[in-house]
Amino acid sequence: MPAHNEESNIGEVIARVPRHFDPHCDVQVVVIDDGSKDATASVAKAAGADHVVSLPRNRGLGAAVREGLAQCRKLGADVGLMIDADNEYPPEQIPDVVAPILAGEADYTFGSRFMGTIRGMRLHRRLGNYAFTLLQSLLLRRWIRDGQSGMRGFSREAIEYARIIHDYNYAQVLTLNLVRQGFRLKEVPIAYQVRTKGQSFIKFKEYVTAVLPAIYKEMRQPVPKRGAAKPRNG
Ligand SMILES: Nc1nc2c(ncn2[C@@H]2O[C@H](COP(=O)(O)OP(=O)(O)OP(=O)(O)O)[C@@H](O)[C@H]2O)c(=O)[nH]1
Ligand SMILES: [Mg+2]
Repeated sequence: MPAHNEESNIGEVIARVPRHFDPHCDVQVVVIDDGSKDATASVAKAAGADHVVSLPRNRGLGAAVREGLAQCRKLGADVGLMIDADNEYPPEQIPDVVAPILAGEADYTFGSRFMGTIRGMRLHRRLGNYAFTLLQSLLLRRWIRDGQSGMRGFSREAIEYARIIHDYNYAQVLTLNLVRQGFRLKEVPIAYQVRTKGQSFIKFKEYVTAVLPAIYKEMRQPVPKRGAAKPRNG
């Protein structure tokens, strides 16, 4: 869970994480507190987070998700799941989003808002989501429905080989990287509700000027073919 100044939201998100949905799964909550200036870390611990990694200064959402994946590797996780700490995505649907990975049908999953339900998303945000998702679909020559989802699942191989090329954000560059490596992507419908507390960090101009060059840079870098070529043993 990447979190920056989410003291008013993160406790509820952690409390809603299903811990016992599968007898074979030991669920652990890892919070990457990205230099928060509020009580995010202590609220997360009080709510039952198993690991809280506090970065000394704010580095950005891309860096925080990269660190989250590194923590998954360190903990030896078989499956990873990231979910925003702002209470917009449904922790109750974590089992749905990891199901295709547990079943060996996918390596990388999205909780897809546009295949599910959306409450409260403003028009300009919706259009921005469509535009950036269309761009990814064109670059990957495959249809994507929700390229900016803040709820994603990862297989062990995806955790191991994922590369996030910039610190500011992960949403598009991570998908371009994993799908180009041959990892199998699947989207799962989820119910999304825009935040009621705290602040969004997205500022349009800053977002576009950081994300577009990063997409270009990612696409320029060759990637080894891994996912599809690799035999799986269940
Ligand atoms: N690590 C890190 N996380 C951040 C930063 N800013 C926001 N976040 C977290 O990233 C998640 C998504 O942030 P939001 O600001 O809600 O961005 P968003 O969900 O893409 O956009 P909205 O549609 O406005 O909600 C939340 O869990 C935030 O706490 C940051 O600078 N660093
Ligand atoms: Mg959000």
